[in-house]
Amino acid sequence: MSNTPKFGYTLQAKDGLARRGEVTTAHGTFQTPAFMTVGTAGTVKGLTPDQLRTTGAEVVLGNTYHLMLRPTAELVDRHGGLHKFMNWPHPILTDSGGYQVMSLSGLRKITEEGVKFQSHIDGSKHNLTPERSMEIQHLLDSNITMVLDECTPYPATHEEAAHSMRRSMRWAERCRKAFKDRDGYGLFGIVQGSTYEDLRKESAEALIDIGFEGYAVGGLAVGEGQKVMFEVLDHTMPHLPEDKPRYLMGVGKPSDLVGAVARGIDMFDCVLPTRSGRNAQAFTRRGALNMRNKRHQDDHRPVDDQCKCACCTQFSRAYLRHLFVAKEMLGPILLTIHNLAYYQELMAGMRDAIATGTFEAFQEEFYRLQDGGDI
Ligand code: PRF
Ligand code: ZN
Repeated sequence: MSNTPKFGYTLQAKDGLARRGEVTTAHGTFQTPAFMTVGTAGTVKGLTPDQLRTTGAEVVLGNTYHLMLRPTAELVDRHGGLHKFMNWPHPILTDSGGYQVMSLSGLRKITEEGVKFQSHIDGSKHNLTPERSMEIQHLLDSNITMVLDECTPYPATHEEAAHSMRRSMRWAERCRKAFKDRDGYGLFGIVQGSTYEDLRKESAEALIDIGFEGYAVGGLAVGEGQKVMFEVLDHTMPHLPEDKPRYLMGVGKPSDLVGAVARGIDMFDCVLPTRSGRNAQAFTRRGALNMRNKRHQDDHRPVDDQCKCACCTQFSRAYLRHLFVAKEMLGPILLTIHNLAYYQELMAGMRDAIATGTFEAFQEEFYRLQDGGDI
């Protein structure tokens, strides 16, 4: 008898289409709607796991593409898996590699078999198939494995989108066969189909036929804009099962998260809070700030006076501006902590609002503050 819990999703409350729930894995649970912090190369850039935990993070995303190239999945496995290697004992989701191959690698070629590409690090040649992506994610010991897919470039004709989506569905079936079922671990399918309603429906139905522990919506946030993205969610979500988690990949800005939760999404990941934090952009309840701006030079207030993070409770805007102007490494570290704490606070606020049936009022207050002018 093993004590490992089964992988699963519990729906705890609904308010309109918005859902509050919990995902259980072999490495603990996380609350949804959840924002997953991006830890591409086995690290959330600039932060120790203890610092990351203080932001409220419960689950981290790692990347097959980066880790297979450096330090390699086999090396991570020799060190006991990614949780142990990076000292993050909590849930980990890994992306499958297809999306990063297309956005980062040099020469690449997609065939029915998989993706052949050259490393962006040393030009070495690799072959990523659905089976190899599953093997790598097993070696990493990822709690949530993503199927290998092709993120259809935007814009695409109906014919291009159909061809690309149907190949992703055949790959999804090969991933399901290659995935080793274990208690506390799950495999998620990824809906593609660009902006076409009929293709999104066909894709969702094909994945449900195969059967997954969760369903992601891919192929969005690729230049279509928020209005079109929300329209795609409006016609895709009704085809996804209620009793499984739904994950919107690579999204997004604070207003994207609020609008997608309102449409029934449970999980997100995005580099925005971490990448823009390293680049002096601070997210706040009242909008975004550039901490390099001269107007902060004598401002003794914290970045956000309501924020309880290690940055806002200890340091002024003036000090942060100084750190960024002087290119001190503490600047990116502090602003990464703040931005992540802001994102987690936003998610916690949405979870509370759903639980108490006040999500609509929460949304109105969110937009009122964001559009409020001077910060
Ligand atoms: N597929 C995968 N990862 C992704 C995406 C996708 O479509 C996106 C979409 N923007 C982000 N990350 N596998
Ligand atoms: Zn803060």
